[in-house]
Amino acid sequence: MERDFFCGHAALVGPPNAGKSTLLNNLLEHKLSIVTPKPQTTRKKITGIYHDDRSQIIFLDTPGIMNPFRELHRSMLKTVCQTLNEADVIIALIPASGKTDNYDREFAGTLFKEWLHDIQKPVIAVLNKADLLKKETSDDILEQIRNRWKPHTALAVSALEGKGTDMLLKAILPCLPLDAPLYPEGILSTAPERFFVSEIIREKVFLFYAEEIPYATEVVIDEFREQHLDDPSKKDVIRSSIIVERESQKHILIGKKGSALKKLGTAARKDIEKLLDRPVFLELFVKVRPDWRKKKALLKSYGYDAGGKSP
Ligand SMILES: Nc1nc2c(ncn2[C@@H]2O[C@H](COP(=O)(O)OP(=O)(O)OP(=O)(O)O)[C@@H](O)[C@H]2O)c(=O)[nH]1
Ligand SMILES: [Mg+2]
Repeated sequence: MERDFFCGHAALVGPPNAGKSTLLNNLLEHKLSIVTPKPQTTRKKITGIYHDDRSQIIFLDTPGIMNPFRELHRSMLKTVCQTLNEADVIIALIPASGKTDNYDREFAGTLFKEWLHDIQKPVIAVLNKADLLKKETSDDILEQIRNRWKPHTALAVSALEGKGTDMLLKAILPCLPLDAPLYPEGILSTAPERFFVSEIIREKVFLFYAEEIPYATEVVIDEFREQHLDDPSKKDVIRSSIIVERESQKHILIGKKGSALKKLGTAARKDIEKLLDRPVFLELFVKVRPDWRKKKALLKSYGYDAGGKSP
């Protein structure tokens, strides 16, 4: 007799820097979503598809939940709301902090009270960064979460070390509908290559620049010419604009005689070549678009959901 097959959507939600993207990458065994030590790295929904012989889980990585004070943040939170609606099961990530209180109790309260209280779907509470805690402490926190918020399941993982993720997959399975796979085997994401290329460039901005620069930056792919399709000896050409809000930020991004931009370009090109598995020619331009994070029309043109009502 054939075994049952499960297929559905699992949303990864939580505060910025909780390790949502690290967890997605670990579950897929592939670096799909960008990861940096800075909060608010992820800005759009990232779809990552997990396949095995019993299931297809469409993971949806989301931006971190925070207090919005710019139009960009409102559009990021809208993405979280839409993803919660789309999902069959919610994976609520609560990061351990390693500090005295061991985890952000206040945020856990906000997450369950304000975001998940009337969700009629199973919620799996996941205490991430468990590598920072003693086993007794993480067991104690899980008990508190179970008693206070009554999730469907609560478990601890270390997304960084890949610990506890098998248990998480086991917990997700019965929460999914019995259904045929939605996507062909082996497909990792629904997003196009050029999206991941722009994310790699943005990741390098987050890693190489400090203070407000990463937050004031957007990356747009202006041209992606796949020359190798016509002539395998030719490199693909990628032209991309790095958008900032002010002239002073443009100067910092470019650096002395272009040195900072060159370093950024080299690091991004290497990762893009790994992603595409072919050599590319990458050209970067820096452009100033004053206050782009506040302007709905610009946000829309950069692919954010910035129209209509925001949460
Ligand atoms: N010690 C430890 N660090 C982790 C773990 N998971 C993630 N991190 C680190 O936490 C930081 C943030 O990780 P991300 O995966 O980018 O977090 P995120 O929730 O996607 O963050 P946003 O996209 O900003 O919302 C990175 O420096 C990760 O290496 C973990 O299990 N243990
Ligand atoms: Mg992320």
